[in-house]
Amino acid sequence: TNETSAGCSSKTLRDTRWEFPRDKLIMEEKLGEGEFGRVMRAQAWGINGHKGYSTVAVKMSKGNGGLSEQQDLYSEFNMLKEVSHPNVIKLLGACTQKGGPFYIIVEYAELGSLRSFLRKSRSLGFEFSDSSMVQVENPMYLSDSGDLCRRNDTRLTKRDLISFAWQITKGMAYLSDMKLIHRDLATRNILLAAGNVIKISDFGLSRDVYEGDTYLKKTKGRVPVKWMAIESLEDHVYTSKSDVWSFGVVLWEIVTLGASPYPGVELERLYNLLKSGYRMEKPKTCSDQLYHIMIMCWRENPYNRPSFKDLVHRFDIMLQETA
Ligand code: ACK
Repeated sequence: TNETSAGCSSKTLRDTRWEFPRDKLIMEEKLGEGEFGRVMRAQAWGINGHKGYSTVAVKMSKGNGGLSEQQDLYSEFNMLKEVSHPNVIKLLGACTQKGGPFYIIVEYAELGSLRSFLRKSRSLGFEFSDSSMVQVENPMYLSDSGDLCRRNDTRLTKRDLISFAWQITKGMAYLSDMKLIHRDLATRNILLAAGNVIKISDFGLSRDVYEGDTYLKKTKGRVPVKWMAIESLEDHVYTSKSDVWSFGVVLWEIVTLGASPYPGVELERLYNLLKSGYRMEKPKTCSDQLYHIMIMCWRENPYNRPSFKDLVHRFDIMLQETA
């Protein structure tokens, strides 16, 4: 059938290509937890052709999460099997067999989510001006836990921020070529690996494109309202162009070093506000060039928005200019 169900089929459960033995997995600390379920850091013995232990991330549902959460996880597993790109999180294995819960094992991104990374970089004492970030004199600062720390090498420059945007558009251009729609693109769902490498993650809500170009959401699940395109809010229509809208919000998050979009705007009011033509204003720290890209991503008519391929090209040029 044409139905792209969450993929909770027997085929999924019997897929042995990715099967990893539970007893070769040692759980360590909890990395995060939320609506989505739980993510643990773990050591996996001999995974992905590596000798000895490798650090991995294990995603699981919280048990009390109910069917839709479980389905999101299966759906994510099925999507991840199909993809391979340096800026998309890599699937390493799964535990699907009896004797324990369903686990997805993915590569570990040691710098965490882009959102938390951007927010942490705020405390590093850089003044963020329109064209550059200027280091503040004192190299020491007080961490959240009260330790006196030396400012580390997480010096974010304008070039770093453009590189994040560029890498995200490259990963997204790949996904849209694969006819995959992410549907939940946000800095909380983008991870950062060593060397500031972007890894697009959290495919729980993503779906294959079918019947032309559009996914029509049938049931009401969780919805990331402030990242959603106007047509997704209106008609539950999702395309790569609605992912482009979300990317515009991601760009806003990057430029504001992880601020929450539409501050003070209630979710219930957002649709009418957007429909009346309102868009977020240019953040103080944002160049005209970057703001212009956001505004293009937020055009009401999806066809008038740039494609991810267009965006890759634009950031390519900006990176060369900021070299
Ligand atoms: O910012 P964080 O530490 O990085 O908090 C979130 C949390 O789990 C919920 O998503 C972290 N996380 C998720 N997936 C991974 C991964 N593959 N590698 C490292 N951290 C991860 C994320």
